[in-house]
Amino acid sequence: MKKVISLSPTKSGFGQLLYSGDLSLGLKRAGELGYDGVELSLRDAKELDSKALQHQLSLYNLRVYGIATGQTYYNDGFSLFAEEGEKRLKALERMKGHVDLAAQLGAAVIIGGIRGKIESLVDYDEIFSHGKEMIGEVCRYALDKKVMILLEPINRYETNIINTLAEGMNIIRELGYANLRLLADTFHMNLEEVSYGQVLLEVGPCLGYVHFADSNRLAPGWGHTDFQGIYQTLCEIGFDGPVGIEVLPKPGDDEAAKQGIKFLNHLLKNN
Ligand code: LER
Ligand code: MN
Repeated sequence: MKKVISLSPTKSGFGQLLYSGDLSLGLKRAGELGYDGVELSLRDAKELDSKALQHQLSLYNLRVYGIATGQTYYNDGFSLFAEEGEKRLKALERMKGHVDLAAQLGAAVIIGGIRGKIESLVDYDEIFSHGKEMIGEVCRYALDKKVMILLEPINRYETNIINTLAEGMNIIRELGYANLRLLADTFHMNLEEVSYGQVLLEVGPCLGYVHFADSNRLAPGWGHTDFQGIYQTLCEIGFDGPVGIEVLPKPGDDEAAKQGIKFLNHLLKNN
């Protein structure tokens, strides 16, 4: 498994990112602490200086494993499941930019917060099917560029579109794209799943990436999630992908980043 930390080059309304607004510092610390790589949460891929990024990645011996895309919705209000077609297309355009960047970096692209929320419950089914078509468009675009797309179920207090891993897996099976996989976030699982182990066994074949955050969104080990049990199931299903530390910068960025790597090192070494 690869040890990954979630960073954001810009200050973001989305809180669970470390070194938000200072990518150089985040990359430096990630390298010094011994992470294998990073996940970047981006608003718009065009805003990133990819040459400078590649230089820093090689300096600190890091890789980009994932590009998170929720800021397109949280900051700009464009989502793949928006009621207005124009907003869906804007979100799709951003996703294509993320996929282009991911192709250069060898990263996967996450469909999490960019789904947004469906406000009109009367038209829920119709809007849902438009959103599903958007996911298909993203997958088709990414397939040509050999980029993996990750569908991340998110808890009910943040979205009303795909909350559980089973719901995510059903959509993946229905759409049938070879480059579409699941991302399991332990924070959302704590709120939505009946059990960690059982569901991970069920979705194992579809799983491409994992986010580790404790029950309170702090770094693992600072809440009550059973990471030992989760890790054992991940080993059982042969999961060998990225495990991203996606946590609040509390009590501070450095403290959370250090706890994340210390926890992962301990977990991986003692099992
Ligand atoms: C993003 O990875 C995430 O976990 C969500 O909480 C975003 O809303
Ligand atoms: Mn997540």
